[in-house]
Amino acid sequence: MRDAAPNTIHLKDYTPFGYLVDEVRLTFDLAPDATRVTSRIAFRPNPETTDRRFFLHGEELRLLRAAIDGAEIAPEITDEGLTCSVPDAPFVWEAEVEIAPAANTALEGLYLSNGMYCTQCEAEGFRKITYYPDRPDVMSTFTVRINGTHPVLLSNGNPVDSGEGFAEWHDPWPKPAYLFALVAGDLVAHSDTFTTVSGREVDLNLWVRPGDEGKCAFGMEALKKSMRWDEEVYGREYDLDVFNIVAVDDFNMGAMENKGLNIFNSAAVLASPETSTDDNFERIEAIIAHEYFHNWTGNRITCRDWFQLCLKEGLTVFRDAQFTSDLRSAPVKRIRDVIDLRARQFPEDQGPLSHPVRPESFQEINNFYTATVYEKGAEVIGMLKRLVGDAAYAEALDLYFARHDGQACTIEDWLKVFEDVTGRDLSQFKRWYSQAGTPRLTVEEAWQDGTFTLTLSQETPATPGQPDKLPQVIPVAVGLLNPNGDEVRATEVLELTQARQSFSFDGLAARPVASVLRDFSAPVVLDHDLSPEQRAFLLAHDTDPFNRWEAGRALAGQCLLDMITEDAAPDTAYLDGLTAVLRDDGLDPAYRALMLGLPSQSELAATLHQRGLIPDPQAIWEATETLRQTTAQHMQDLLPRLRAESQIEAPFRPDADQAGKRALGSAALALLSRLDSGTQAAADYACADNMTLQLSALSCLLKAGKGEVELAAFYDQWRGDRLVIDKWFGLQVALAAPEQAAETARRLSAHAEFNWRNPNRFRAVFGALAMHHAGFHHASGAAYQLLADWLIRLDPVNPQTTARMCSAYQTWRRYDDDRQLLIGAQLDRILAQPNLSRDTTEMLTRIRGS
Ligand code: 0A1
Ligand code: ZN
Repeated sequence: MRDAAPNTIHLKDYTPFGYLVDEVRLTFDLAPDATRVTSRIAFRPNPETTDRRFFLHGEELRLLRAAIDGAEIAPEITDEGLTCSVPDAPFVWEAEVEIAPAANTALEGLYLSNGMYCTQCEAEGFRKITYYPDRPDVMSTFTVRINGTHPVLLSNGNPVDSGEGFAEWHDPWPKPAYLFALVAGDLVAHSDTFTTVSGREVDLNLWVRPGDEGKCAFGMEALKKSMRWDEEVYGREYDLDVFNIVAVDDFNMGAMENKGLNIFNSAAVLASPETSTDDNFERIEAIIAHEYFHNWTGNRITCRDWFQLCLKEGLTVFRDAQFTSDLRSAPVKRIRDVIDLRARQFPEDQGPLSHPVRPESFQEINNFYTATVYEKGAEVIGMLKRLVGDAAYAEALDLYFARHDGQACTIEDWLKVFEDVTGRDLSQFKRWYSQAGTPRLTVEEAWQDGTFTLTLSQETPATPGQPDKLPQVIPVAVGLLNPNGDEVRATEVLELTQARQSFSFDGLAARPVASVLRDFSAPVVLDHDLSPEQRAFLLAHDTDPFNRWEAGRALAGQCLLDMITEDAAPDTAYLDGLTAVLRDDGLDPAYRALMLGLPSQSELAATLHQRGLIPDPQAIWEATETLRQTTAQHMQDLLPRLRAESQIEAPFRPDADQAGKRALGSAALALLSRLDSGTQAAADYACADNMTLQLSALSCLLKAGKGEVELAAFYDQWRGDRLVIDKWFGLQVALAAPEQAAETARRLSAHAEFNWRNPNRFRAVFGALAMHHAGFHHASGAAYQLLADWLIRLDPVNPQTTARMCSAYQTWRRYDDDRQLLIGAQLDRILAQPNLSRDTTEMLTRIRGS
């Protein structure tokens, strides 16, 4: 029997460290198999506590020498760190350790990627570099000397000295060790400058491998826009002389906000029209903004402990979403974010991995960089802003920066600034941070004598470790429409604080149609029993762009569920309503493209499960295909017009306008390809001059069962470009028929270019397989088994990426007994592996449940 919870860490056990760090000096003598790290750290007793235990984290280090105030000592060493006795007064700790970057395949700590030295320290990677109190509440200035032969040697802060074979950096801003970074490589820079609002000139560099210079311009523009935006909207100015970004091919996540030295997965920063899609461009712009915004929300004000992760992540996601809304289209951004929330956060919150936005315990913190912490964390801030209003939000943020600059903070600190500014008691609101699960919001309507009453009730299902839930504060944005389509009541935010509460609107001449949860004002599942006619009415008339889209989405969802459960024919009310919206060329093309989307197959499975039915992935797939085909036929006459509208004469620009047109054009081509067997797509492919069009045409061809020649040509054209080849891998799995998906992934995993140690390549194939709902859940169980085989192989090499991929199995309890048996067997098989990592063990134990 496995121990139920070995080494579980609890929020309630937090205690401050017994020592403060005033200064850190590090020297790196770089060598692939034996890098020498020399540290000199000034400690002093922490007056906030009397606990004088001295423990330094350290893992996989070879200690060569340790000294206190110059006198050598022999500390007591374990797998996790060391202890020794220290003076009850300020002292200087010195250590020399040896590490092996070339053997580091986990991509945590100091590692090598294509011959370039690179670090990843969040959350607990610094302890693999040297002995240190590796916890975010210990903050210090850092001075770093790098001795190495690489032409480019970078660390945090400002450059102080450099010469043949060395460079020295100093970061004057106290920071936790998780923000430490070092890069050494043969890199080239795309450089620019930025003049801050107070007139300081900052050098900006985007460092890439030779050959990638042509993919830097967009990222640099995004960085400058982010710097300006944070000054204008949040009054936040950059605080060093240089800002460096480095692109690296081997990286577990998207990017990392190390102080003054952001490190990016190359997929999250390199872009060119020929090699990147519009979606890539938008994502890159958002990630650059996100990492840059961390400079204030995360770096200058950091987290006291890892339970507070949402303090920096929720806020920074919220800020990057505001940025994208300002630069692009706010409704389109909101809709995309909600699609993403439902696709990634809802399944997490509704299954065995459900945890609060601020978790109360963990075994491996790397497993908590989740959609709940990030995306639900951002939704919570959006609700707070909606409740207090824009002016109070701005005031509270100013107070937050003024009060907590240079500190390591908690959610309590964060809420307190809002309480102080508004005088509101936020204790009930705080439940959003501690209660897991997606609340269900039910709406009942009543109409009498000119008064319209909405009765709202909330219920949050039990989640692991939390059987009983209390009512939360739910801001419900509501507007009312007259039967003629005019808005009779503009958007108003109702504050639901009880389990059940009524809100009345009087003085109405006719019974209105209610548009509830406008702009998706809270991350809940809405249960509002509207008729198809009412939904069609909202689809035609709602003045709230989010809810107008949502009405179409709900109609499509209902139509699909009827097709699945009752073998119904596709609903013409949906098809007519959709066609009318698509015809309206006064509407943004990007918005119309979103209207053409359907609820994902996984989302349909979740809805069926919530209604007490067992989802059949194959039936869901077939209904979706049928509805797509019917939509194509229904809109046949309109498709050429939509394509004409999407033509762009101007040179390629990755902005919202052009991207919107291309999105509509691609959506129209996808429908058209169902009618012409891919003839138009083949023609489009032949003349595509950017990746968005090339990939969309190739997808349509593959979907139509064609495109073998183009697929091979695509490979030949792009064989030198690892990011495009990732797309080539992923596309084939994503577009395979359900019964072919596992076999396609297996075949690709035998391809010479399938470098499974590279997280991007691994995810291209197996991430796509996990996302292919009907393919992953094919009754044969082949995909379950194939993924398990590969997770077993990857775990000893890269536990973090393995553990993240385990979430593919998280929804397993939704499905029938046969599938549960098949998945359960794979979970057990992986869990039975000797020496399974802590990361993967924790994930699978939680998914498996009791
Ligand atoms: N803080 C980064 C994300 C990140 C987290 C963990 C990592 O390694 C375990 C790497 C990056 C962000 O929010 O962008
Ligand atoms: Zn972040």
